[in-house]
Amino acid sequence: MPEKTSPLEQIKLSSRLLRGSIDDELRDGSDHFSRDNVQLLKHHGTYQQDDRDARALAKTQGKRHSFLIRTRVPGGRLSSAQLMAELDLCDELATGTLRITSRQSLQLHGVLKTNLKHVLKRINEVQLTTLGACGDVNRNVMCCPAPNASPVHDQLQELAQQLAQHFTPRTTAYREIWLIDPETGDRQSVANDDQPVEDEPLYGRTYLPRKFKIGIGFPDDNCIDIHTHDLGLLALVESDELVGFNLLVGGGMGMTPANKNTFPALGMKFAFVPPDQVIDVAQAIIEVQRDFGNRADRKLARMKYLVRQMGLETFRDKVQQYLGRQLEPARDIDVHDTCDHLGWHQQRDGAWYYGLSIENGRIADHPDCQLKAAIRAICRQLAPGIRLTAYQKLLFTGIADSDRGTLEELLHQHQVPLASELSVVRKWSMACVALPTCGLAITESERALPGVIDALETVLQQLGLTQERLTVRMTGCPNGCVRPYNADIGFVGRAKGRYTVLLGGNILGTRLTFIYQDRVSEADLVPVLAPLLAYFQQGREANESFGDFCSRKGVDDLRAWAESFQSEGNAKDDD
Ligand code: SRM
Ligand code: SF4
Repeated sequence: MPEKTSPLEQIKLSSRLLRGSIDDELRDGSDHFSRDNVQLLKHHGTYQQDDRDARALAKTQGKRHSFLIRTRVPGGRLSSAQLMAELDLCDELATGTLRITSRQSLQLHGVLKTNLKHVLKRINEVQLTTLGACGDVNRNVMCCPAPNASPVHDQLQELAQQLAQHFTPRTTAYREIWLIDPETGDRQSVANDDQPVEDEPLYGRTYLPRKFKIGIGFPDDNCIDIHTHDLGLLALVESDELVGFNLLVGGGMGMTPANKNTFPALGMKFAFVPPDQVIDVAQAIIEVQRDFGNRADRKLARMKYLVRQMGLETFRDKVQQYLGRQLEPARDIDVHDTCDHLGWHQQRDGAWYYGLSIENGRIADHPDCQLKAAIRAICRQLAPGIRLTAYQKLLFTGIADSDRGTLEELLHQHQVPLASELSVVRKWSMACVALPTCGLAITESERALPGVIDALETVLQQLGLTQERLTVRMTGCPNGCVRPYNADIGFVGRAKGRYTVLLGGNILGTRLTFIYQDRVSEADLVPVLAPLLAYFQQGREANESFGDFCSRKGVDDLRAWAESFQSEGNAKDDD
């Protein structure tokens, strides 16, 4: 390890492969863990949080701690039974809602420390895991979720599973702490200070400098936002055969406005790799990040900074050195379309899948829409396969033609709108969790975006723009958890109740946004956009999207237009 490292490096190093004293603290009677264990727990798939709505009370009564539990779901693929198990857990031991994340995973919130072990055990009992869902390791591997769409789709889904498996931490701490029953289990195998711990062949004792993310996508369907991952695998398909992958390296969204050395970045073309070499090359890339990534400053520890600091050529040399062979240059393939996978789609086996739009991924029951009950009813009656999308939506797969009516009927019975009944802008929108659970949130996000979309729908309706494919993504802080920095419109929490408005990205995710206006109140978000949408309606070129239009015009022109629009409006008011 370099001489000066961040405190977390020391915590990992002395943790005996992620054990720390988690097991002891689990039984200490308090509702929370100590600081070091909180960090280690992330690698086990859980974050210690407190209810931020209740912080006023906390001043007198102390914080109410609870836990977020993230189940990783490679490629977003799971069964009805597994989804039902998570729904049962959310009802019995969490907040009564289940959250689909922007990386095709599932999250429970509000789990009490006393129930942590039980919940993790039950998740594992249905062959799911939270190991590797968080922490300084490879995170959930994303992949286009379209089921049975082509043999290559299935191959990529398989690859997602293989990569996830290959890069899962090898420590047995997870099994020892969470899965062995203290009454009946083999407590001998729980390591203590006197026992040697097993090896972690890839990660070593300090794991990676930071989280690492892999996504697998298609040029004609970039639904997983391939440019935002540390490592993107873009499939080259010829005559229905998988030829290989263009590897993109160094994507990532997080930034800290006060730290000018941080920035969101898109992945860069790196090399072309045949299918049978992908795992080896991915491993060499991870090893280079492991050995050269910044371990002193966690704000600069993602691989995007290493790639740019080394330069792409030097980075490639290093990877080739670790790999022991040369890499082929990247091929001339790029992303050119995307799909939301919503509504009905036929699979190649003749069955159908239905993409259900779930606003911001929150599966909950409300008096006017019993979404959770509808999903339960569909799982019970039709036992479909399940896929989660990178847009926090859910696909029911393998539906027989004769069952399509039943599925729609069940949605109707529970007042769940069909995808075709929702506006285009709502279907393409996403918000991160933010308040009340996220400890880093500065503003609302999930609770604010639906209202903002209501207002935006009205403006789009007035301008005749309801069919425009627009990505609108809101986050409660600049960490960028729903990838706002490459969307058509990004709203990023910046100060209490105030957002940065970002424009100029695109639905393909191939271009970064620019800051249009900073510190805009929630109520002003749509009024700020309205003149620009009117400008777009009048001045767009054929087939030009809003993001492309904003990018073509540039920030100064857009601001000048908005100003003249404003003064015209004021003059009319004076009349
Ligand atoms: Fe994220 C931290 C939620 C996808 C960038 N993210 C967090 C934490 C754990 C806050 C914390 O550290 O205490 C949030 C928990 C909130 C809660 O209460 O649930 C959180 N991130 C999420 C989820 C649930 C957002 C959502 O609403 O869907 C997503 C879970 C993904 C998953 O299943 O694995 C989620 N986070 C992302 C993405 C998008 C992606 O991966 O495609 C990003 C941007 C891409 C990237 O990584 O660059 C992202 N999250 C961050 C960052 C900034 C990292 C950085 O490089 O600077 C943080 C803060 C950190 O790591 O220090 C963060
Ligand atoms: Fe929390 Fe910020 Fe991520 Fe939203 S973007 S979930 S507020 S860390």
